[in-house]
Amino acid sequence: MSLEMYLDLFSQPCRSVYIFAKKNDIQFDYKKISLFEGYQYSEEYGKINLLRKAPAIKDGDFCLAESVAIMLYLAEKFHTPDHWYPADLQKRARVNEYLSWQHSAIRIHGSKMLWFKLLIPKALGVEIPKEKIDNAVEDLNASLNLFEEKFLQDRPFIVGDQISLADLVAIVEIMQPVGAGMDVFENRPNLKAWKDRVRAEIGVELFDEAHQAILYAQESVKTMDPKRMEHFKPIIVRYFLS
Ligand SMILES: N[C@@H](CCC(=O)N[C@@H](CS)C(=O)NCC(=O)O)C(=O)O
Repeated sequence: MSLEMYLDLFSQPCRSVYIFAKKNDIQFDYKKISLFEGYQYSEEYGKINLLRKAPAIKDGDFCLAESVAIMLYLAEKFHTPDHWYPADLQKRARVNEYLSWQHSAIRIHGSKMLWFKLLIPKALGVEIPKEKIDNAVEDLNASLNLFEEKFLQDRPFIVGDQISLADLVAIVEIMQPVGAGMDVFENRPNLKAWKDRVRAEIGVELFDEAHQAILYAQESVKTMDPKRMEHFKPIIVRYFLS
């Protein structure tokens, strides 16, 4: 039975699942979807993931949503190397600590930059007021400071000498504002050195392939038809502009 993965690599959690599967030689049927075109709202996708978010997988009859749950499922099913999700009690707790924290911190603040700088101006034809952008930059910097001071410290990776799911989930989120043109690594030599280590550990080719869409976002958004983003307007207004 084939393992299907519904992914749009513009999305951070989709990139982590994609990289994790590829890096661990997990065979899957890549269902490339477009969130901008609203595939998540289709009847077909509703049967895969009623949460209407990506990523999602279908393994035989079993459908699963949520990137972290998906990667843990894959790790257990395919017995991936221990370092991704260490059996050691305290190392595993460190991974869990990061995975629990990031949703409401780096993830929110990093993706806001992409919406404010690229996607909202395109979808709604309005520029975000400078004060709002400045506040978002401040929030992102506060999260990055916490990432460096609490989670990374002077270690090569979050739990120590080896890469784990925590580093993978962190890097895909931290690359999102980079796609919006913000150099988050400027004046952050430790963060930059960590990113280079994570990229090397994943494999430069795989890392760059997975991030190609987001790093090309400034260009691709220029030619994007705003009508294709029509379904996002109410969400944008509710979550970002009210
Ligand atoms: N907690 C979820 C987040 C999934 C999520 O928010 N995905 C976004 C893309 S990054 C999405 O599908 N957005 C489409 C929409 O909201 O319509 C996970 O880690 O999988």
